[in-house]
Amino acid sequence: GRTGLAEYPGIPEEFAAKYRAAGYWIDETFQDFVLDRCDRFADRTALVASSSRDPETGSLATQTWTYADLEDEARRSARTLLDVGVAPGDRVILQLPNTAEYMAYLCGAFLVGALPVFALPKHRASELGHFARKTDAAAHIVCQGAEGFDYLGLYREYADGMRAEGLQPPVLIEASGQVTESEDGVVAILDRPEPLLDLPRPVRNRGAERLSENVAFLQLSGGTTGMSKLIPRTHADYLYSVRASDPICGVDRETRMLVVLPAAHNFTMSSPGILGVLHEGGSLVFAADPSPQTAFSLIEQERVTMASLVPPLLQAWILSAQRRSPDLSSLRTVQVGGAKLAPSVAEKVGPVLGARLQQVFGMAEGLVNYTRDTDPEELVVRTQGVPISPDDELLVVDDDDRPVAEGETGHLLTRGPYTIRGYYLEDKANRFGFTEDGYYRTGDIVRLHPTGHVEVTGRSKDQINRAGEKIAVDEIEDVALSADGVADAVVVGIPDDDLGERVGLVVLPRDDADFGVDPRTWFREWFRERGIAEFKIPERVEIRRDLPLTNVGKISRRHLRTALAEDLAASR
Ligand code: J2J
Repeated sequence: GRTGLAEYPGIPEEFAAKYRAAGYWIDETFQDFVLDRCDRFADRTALVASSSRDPETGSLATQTWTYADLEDEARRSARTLLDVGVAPGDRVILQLPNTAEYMAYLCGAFLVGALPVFALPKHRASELGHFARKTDAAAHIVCQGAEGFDYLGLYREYADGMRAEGLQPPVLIEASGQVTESEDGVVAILDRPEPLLDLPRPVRNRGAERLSENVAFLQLSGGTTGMSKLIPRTHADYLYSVRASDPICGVDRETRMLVVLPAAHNFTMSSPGILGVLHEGGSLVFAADPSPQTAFSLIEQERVTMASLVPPLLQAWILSAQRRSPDLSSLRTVQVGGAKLAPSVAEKVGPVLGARLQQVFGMAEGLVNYTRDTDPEELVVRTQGVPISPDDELLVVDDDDRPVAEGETGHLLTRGPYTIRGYYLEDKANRFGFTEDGYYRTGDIVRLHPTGHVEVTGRSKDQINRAGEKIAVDEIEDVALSADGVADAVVVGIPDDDLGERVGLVVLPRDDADFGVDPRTWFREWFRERGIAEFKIPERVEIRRDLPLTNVGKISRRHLRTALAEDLAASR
């Protein structure tokens, strides 16, 4: 059988007691949350999900769920989960695009007390196999054919691999009901299940004081070494960050939030995101695709008041709005986060989109900062805001963990009421990722303004930030190194006007190497065959016979990466 949730490094009791006493951690689980809000806001609109565009009128077809509908659909999904053998405490990989089914299964998993693992639709067999093994997942939920992709094929690929190793793969659930034949491990939902009325009794994790201090789900980290690490967030810590975010971001009952970024992202889920809207009884508007045209149509059609974007998407919106002057009169707030926003772009939000800009600097590990409504324009444009909680602790330190002088730049360390003290089942990595005092090493280089505002000035972690998607340099180097003709490989982030950064790969070939006429294509195939998500695949590949071998330690490797990044950027 599957084991329950293994022990993880929770927040020490002396801190936990403080966070309870301050009213941050309350005794509410996600099961309570779903049931309470769906009941309290029953007749209000929870969700408008858009799909195809009508070719004649140009308007977008939509599907609307009230909060009562959401509860009904969540209870049906909950029954499906139980029917396929998911038990409270089990992990379920949720890999759905921004659709109504995403909400049904998210809330369904919460109702049965299963822990969602927030995969992205763009992840492939390599990533899914890793999540399934690492979490011993009981189920994997997909929507066959979404974005033209064969998710059943993806499932078979990694599930066969697991069986060959003597492991039991998760059961596959096809959420849209399109798959009507059941094969080995693939569950088709032939009949729409009846809503589940008797919810299973939740189980308490070892070491958890209250049910709300259980781990509620596993969010993904961008990662710096190897595969994405999993982030165990508790009901109490996460719901605190959501509840406290709403007033800071002006989310209330009247909020109509456009969801364009992938729903599973931590930003989209919680800052204040999907959960912040459900908390208040507002409405979510799910975009069928991230194009400015679709977004603008939905803003007009659904009177959207708020949207959350990454900087490259904001740039696309600004360009498109300057050309088409859409009716954005309902739009009040545009949140931008996930990567550094250039002040020159930030300045255009007001004039071009007619909305207030809010910068968001957050991380799935916890800490989230927002610029505030009351901040002077200068700080909104140039900084990434101040933390949610008065009890978020921020330290800016030098390479030896000593605090830098006021206003100087340094490494950002943080701990607080909703920041993890360790990743899920990563004892070794946790020793480097956290200080002895339990501070998380963010890997971000920042400067604190006298007002307390954080300005992100750089990054020390071995990670590439491509349009807000994080890519661990090591993971990509390892896959490149596994190719026969590769003596060494260095992955670098190449600065890019459109995406912030792109992935570059520099290869030292073996003497007998043959990467064909176009190494970039050769490596693209290599990465694709290994089941690596497309956004991580190097977009630029250089073969260098003068590359020094780098297996001499981390420091020189980091220098080499920096030098090569500058080199590649200069020779664009
Ligand atoms: C510079 N870098 C930023 C910003 C994140 C809200 C918003 C974003 C995320 C997120 C999130 C940045 N300026 N405004 O989880 O709840 C970079 C930093 C950070 C890393 C975290 C949320 N906003 N970053 O992006 O876990 O390097 O979370 O450490 O994906 O993104 O990435 P992630």
